[in-house]
Amino acid sequence: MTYIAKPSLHHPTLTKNKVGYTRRDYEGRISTLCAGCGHDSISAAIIQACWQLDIEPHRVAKMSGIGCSSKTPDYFLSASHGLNSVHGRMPSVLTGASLANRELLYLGVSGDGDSASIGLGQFAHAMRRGVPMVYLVENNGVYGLTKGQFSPTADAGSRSKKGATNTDVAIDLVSLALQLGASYVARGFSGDKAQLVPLIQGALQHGGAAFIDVVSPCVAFNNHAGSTRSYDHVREHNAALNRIDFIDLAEAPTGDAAVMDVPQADGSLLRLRKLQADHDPRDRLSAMTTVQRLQAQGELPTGLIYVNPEPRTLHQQMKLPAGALNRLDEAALCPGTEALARLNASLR
Ligand SMILES: Cc1ncc(C[n+]2csc(CCOP(=O)(O)OP(=O)(O)O)c2C)c(N)n1
Ligand code: SF4
Ligand SMILES: [Mg+2]
Repeated sequence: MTYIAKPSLHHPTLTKNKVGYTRRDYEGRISTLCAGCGHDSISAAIIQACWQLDIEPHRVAKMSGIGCSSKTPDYFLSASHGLNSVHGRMPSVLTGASLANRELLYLGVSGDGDSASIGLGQFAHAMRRGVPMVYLVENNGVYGLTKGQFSPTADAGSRSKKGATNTDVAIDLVSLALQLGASYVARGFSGDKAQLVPLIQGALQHGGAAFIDVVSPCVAFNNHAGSTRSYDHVREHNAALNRIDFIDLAEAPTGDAAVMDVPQADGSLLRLRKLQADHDPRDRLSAMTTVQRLQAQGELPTGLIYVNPEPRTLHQQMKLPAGALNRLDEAALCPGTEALARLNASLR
């Protein structure tokens, strides 16, 4: 279907957002994924999140690795910058781009194979260094593109479509992200757009290393009975911790005990409707415990798992100046003869 181009003409009455774009301006090419693939629902959620947040598409850089999931940036935000890199290498390519131009909003899209197999080291270091990005893994428990082998996130004991049982222990990317220091950690489900869109919006406004694990069933290879990544299994075991009623502008507290307001670094506010009374997403240790406890019971905790409203970023650690490096002028780039002489003397 790639030969079919989407019509570029829009109906003149389509609603525009505050920056003058219609929802269609945030779309990409026609998807070549299998009909019913969870990844397409995630692309739709990204489109909606960016449109509703009034993000100008040319302010976004979307990066990916290799896999069905990593193909998806072609299906949204066609007016954004983008690079489909090498298998597992999205984080380092994105880190380089972000260091060179911190003014763009970086969205890294990856798969469970891409991030938990070949790219595990890259994932770990992007999180621990606080690369300001949205790191979104479209997690189906298999290598979809190469025909459905178990990926490292497949649960031990889950069965493949052909009947083989996975004996290896699963890598849980949410637990890893929490341990590694990601400052925004969430899990969504491609079959629950109402939950997923605000999770993506919160991540886009976070300003630090924001990780979202999105369980995204592969209808071709991992949607059968015995799989723990099928639509049915996830619906039955989804333990939502909270719901974000995302609010763009700071508002007065509601006084409602079932609601928690978490301010973001950019001045916006995350308003959380608590669904599990004992979960406080501002407490990393308790978030880790909640995740482990629910997962040990065979449940899949979803929602905003952890947020640090004041994220520590790689750019702060490296003391980088504000703005893109290619716009630094000579005065900023050349410290002057005296400063150079002092520097040289200190090295002698
Ligand atoms: C260096 C390298 N090794 C192996 C491959 C083969 N390969 C392509 S995609 C893929 C796995 C994709 O799985 P995942 O990231 O989970 O994406 P999905 O297709 O499931 O969305 C593999 C192993 C490759 N392209 N490059
Ligand atoms: S093989 Fe699986 S992951 Fe790939 S497009 Fe088809 S359903 Fe989606
Ligand atoms: Mg996969």
